Amino acid sequence: MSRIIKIAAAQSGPVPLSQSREDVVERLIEQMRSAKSQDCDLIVFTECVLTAFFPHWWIEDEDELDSYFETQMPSPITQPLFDEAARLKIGFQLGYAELAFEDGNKKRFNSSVLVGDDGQIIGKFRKVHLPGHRDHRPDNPFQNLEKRYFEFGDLGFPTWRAFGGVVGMCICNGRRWSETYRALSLQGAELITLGFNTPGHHPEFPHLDELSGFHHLLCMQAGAYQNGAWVVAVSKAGEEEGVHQIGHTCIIAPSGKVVAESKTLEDELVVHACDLDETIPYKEYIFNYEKNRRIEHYGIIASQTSAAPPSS
Ligand code: CDV
Repeated sequence: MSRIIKIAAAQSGPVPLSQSREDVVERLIEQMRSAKSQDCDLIVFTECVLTAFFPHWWIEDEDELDSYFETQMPSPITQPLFDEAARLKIGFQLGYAELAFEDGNKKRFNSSVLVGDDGQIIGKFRKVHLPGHRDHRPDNPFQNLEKRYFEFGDLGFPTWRAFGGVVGMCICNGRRWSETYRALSLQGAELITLGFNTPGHHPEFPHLDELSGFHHLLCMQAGAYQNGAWVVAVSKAGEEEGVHQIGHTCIIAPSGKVVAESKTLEDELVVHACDLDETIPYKEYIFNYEKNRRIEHYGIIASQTSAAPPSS
């Protein structure tokens, strides 16, 4: 069986507040058809891809907030995407805002589903690392209200056997945390896929602005290499309702090298044939968990590093 998965990282340009879900789904279907015409096995869409990234705005009205969320996946509006995937025989990943009713409670998550080439859901991830704040900061040019609008994901970091390999997901801010990659790679992840909405401006720490692209790549290149996994990262890019978001949709090999990257801030496919066997030198040689590391010694290292430094 082939160990090569041809992947399309489907960058989205801005989604205006005035654009309907139906129109966005049509945009995604067009990208899916284009990916299939390039023989892709999997197309990865971004975080909360169906709407403008609403955590950038203060929303007080509960009904208005709910209008950004999906109560079903698939729903009558998103079903055409699932149908088209099954017709074309291509898998996909879709990021969306999820409104769930669990144990009699209403819960909101920032989620993504992995869907097989039969149009059936393989698995779901709920964003674990939520950036931003809960309070209104009207002096900032835009808000970052994920902590207000979402609950922390409660599904952990699962992996699935899919597309001939082991696949795991994270979402946006999760890519900056080393534990994300390690939690996934400890469960065998050979391919880690994610969508992101990353503004190019940090209202409270503007000196970070010029480092946005650098930090974005730094964490994922290290994560790919240190965990022997392919990383596919997909942006919502460009000027969305006054918020500029970085592009840099990219595919990173287990060597840590960026092998394909977007050139625009619009809808754009970044395609690469990812050979899962390229994970082998990293998983079996450089970072062989079983042979090269001894977690029972980590306690000793921790106590050594937390001790006071030598006096001379
Ligand atoms: N959607 C995100 O998680 N965005 C964050 C921003 C706010 C820093 C990110 O880590 O890219």
